[in-house]
Amino acid sequence: MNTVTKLGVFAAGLAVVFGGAHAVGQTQEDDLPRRYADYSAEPEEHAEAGGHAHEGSAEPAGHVPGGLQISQDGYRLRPVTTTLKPGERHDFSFHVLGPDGEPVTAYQVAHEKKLHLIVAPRDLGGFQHLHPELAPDGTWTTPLTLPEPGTYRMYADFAAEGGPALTLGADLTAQGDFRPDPFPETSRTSEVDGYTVTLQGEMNPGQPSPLSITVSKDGEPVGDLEPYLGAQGHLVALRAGDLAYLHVHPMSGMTGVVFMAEVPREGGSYRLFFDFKHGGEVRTASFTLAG
Ligand SMILES: [Cu+2]
Repeated sequence: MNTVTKLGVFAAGLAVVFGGAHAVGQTQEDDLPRRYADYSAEPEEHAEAGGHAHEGSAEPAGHVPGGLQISQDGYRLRPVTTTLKPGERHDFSFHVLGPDGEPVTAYQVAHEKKLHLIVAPRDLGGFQHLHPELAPDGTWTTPLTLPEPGTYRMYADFAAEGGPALTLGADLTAQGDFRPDPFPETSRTSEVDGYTVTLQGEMNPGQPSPLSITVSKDGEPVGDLEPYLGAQGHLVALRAGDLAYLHVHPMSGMTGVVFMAEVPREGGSYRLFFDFKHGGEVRTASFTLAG
């Protein structure tokens, strides 16, 4: 029995897959929506989504990570505004345009939401995970504050009804004197509001890689994390340098000790952001791993 189990600490199996480009042509109601389907799934499923060849390895050849493109597979992300005043709360709106050029109004639910919006500054010194409201005309709106001047990346992680799972990205700017922070050094422990969160495992390039997370407070393991987005936490990984987006989530049906990550074959450094809920509040821990 490993340390995690022995301590009875929260531990979640985490599968890392790049959003999009490997969707399955059907809607699933279970805990593993098609966007998170493992690369080991039926090869024809990948071919259907993006025409990528499958080499029998963890990652389809020619696979492009999520979050790098503003349009893909006929869908286009269209922010209503891209320039915000720093430190000021805005009602930020955007559309996802479908293959017909019209705003998409019907979405599939994944992790309890129709769309997940992530916003991070380009130096990866911060992270916001938002759930905008969808108006009947297809307009997504959420309160958004860009805390400091700089350039930010927004990610819309969604699957339109009948469409592929995608993560589209666009840049947002907050005017002013931008003072980027250096990329944080490798770090597996994060302190947030008195919680100590620790990440175990490696981002092994091109290989299924185990990851697990433990949360403790005042030296005691936290064994009663609350469900958040249908799981015991939510993890996003952003690649240093280009801010490619990986979606990471607990493995369904795993009981604490089997964890899996699908990491792109090229080496890179990643900033990981783990949202967890305890005492009715969602907090974010962050880590840096090299792969
Ligand atoms: Cu979300």
